[in-house]
Amino acid sequence: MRIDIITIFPEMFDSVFNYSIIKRAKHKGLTNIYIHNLRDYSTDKHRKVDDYPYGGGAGMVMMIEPIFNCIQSLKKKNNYDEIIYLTPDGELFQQKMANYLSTLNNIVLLCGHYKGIDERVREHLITKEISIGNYVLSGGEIAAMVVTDAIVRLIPGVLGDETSALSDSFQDDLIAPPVYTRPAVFNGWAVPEILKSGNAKEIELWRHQQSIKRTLERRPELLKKREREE
Ligand code: 6GU
Repeated sequence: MRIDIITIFPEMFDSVFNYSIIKRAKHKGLTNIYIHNLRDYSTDKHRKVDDYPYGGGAGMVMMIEPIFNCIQSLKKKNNYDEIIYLTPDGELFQQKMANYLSTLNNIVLLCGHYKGIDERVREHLITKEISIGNYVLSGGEIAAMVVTDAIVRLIPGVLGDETSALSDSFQDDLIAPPVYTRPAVFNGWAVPEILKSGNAKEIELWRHQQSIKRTLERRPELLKKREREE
């Protein structure tokens, strides 16, 4: 999978994408992530990418021209399945959407700033708009990192254990059960006996019960969602 990210802060991605799962995915050749500096596509001598809003008002607006130039140059080389704009008024990003995006070959993530981007970008160049939650971030970069991480870890072969992405919290709208490792007793706090029993069937049952119990206690709306979908 190829992910192209368009941003005015390319350095922000350096550290995050060079650790852990994303690093491993890149090394294995399972994903290629390219960061593009939007200013490189400005035709202005000061590399300007924003301007005053028509009609007046506070804040600057990201101009269409550099974004158009950047997307055009990418489209010349690759066929994109989705060109995504990260914005707080987009569709809420949830596991289902991560699953969908992880099946695609090429996507673009456009990070917005200032008051927003020229509406004509959204009308004519963007195929999907995503928000990562009901709060406002100062830019789309952190959201693009969140989306990238959630997608990349689902690409087959990225996680060591092929089944581990399937047992994630939210993958079936249930919260994952608790996990433990050695020592069996620490500070007088013991690991549940059942997990040391070696009885695979009983352990599976216990884990499922724990998932339901936790979901009921912590995120009851997820169970209601499950009922509606069944
Ligand atoms: Cl995608 N961008 C910004 N700027 N703020 C957000 C967001 C995105 N999702 C939630 N808040």
